[in-house]
Amino acid sequence: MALIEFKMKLILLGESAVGKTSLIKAFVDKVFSTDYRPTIGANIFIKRVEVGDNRATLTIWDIAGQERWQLMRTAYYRGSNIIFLVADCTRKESFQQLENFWIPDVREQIGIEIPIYLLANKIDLEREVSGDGVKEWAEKIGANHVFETSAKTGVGVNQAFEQTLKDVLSKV
Ligand code: G3D
Ligand code: MG
Repeated sequence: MALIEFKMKLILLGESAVGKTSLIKAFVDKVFSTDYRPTIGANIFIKRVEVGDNRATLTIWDIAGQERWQLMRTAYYRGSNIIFLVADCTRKESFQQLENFWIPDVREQIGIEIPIYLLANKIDLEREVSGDGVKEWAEKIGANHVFETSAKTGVGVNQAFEQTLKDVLSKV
């Protein structure tokens, strides 16, 4: 059976400093693959992944400058297959902002069909939002899956990306 090569676009959303760029760097080892597109206001990382019998070229988009992104957000969202919403467990407001801003923005730009993956990051630090708190937020914002991560120690990072890819590819 021939291998199928998928192309996937993953975007990360969430307040500044929650750890979006750090999470990508913890997953994508070859940082030279980053590609800054000033016109888009995004950094683009590329990683080839194998999921079961399938291969995928994963293109990961990272917001480079919050203000610029506001202008380019349609391009940022366009064609995305996977959305990671990232919050910081040391700052409750970063979860609140997902509910107030990012979720409505996703729904407006993409619609309701796309699954939402919540990444609760910085679990190596003293938390303002506990494990149970994260589950409550996940329910509140309608996240389909939730992962607890630390971009600093690496805990949960590969699992979040790999599990998500497996999930998405199983539905193609
Ligand atoms: P952003 O891309 O969402 O804006 P960054 O966030 O990835 O730039 O991270 C913001 C700061 O948080 C960085 O610190 C980064 O090192 C730190 N950080 C990100 N993830 C984690 C984590 O899981 N644990 C801890 N302890 N710190 C994390 P600096 O000091 O470089 O600004
Ligand atoms: Mg960043």
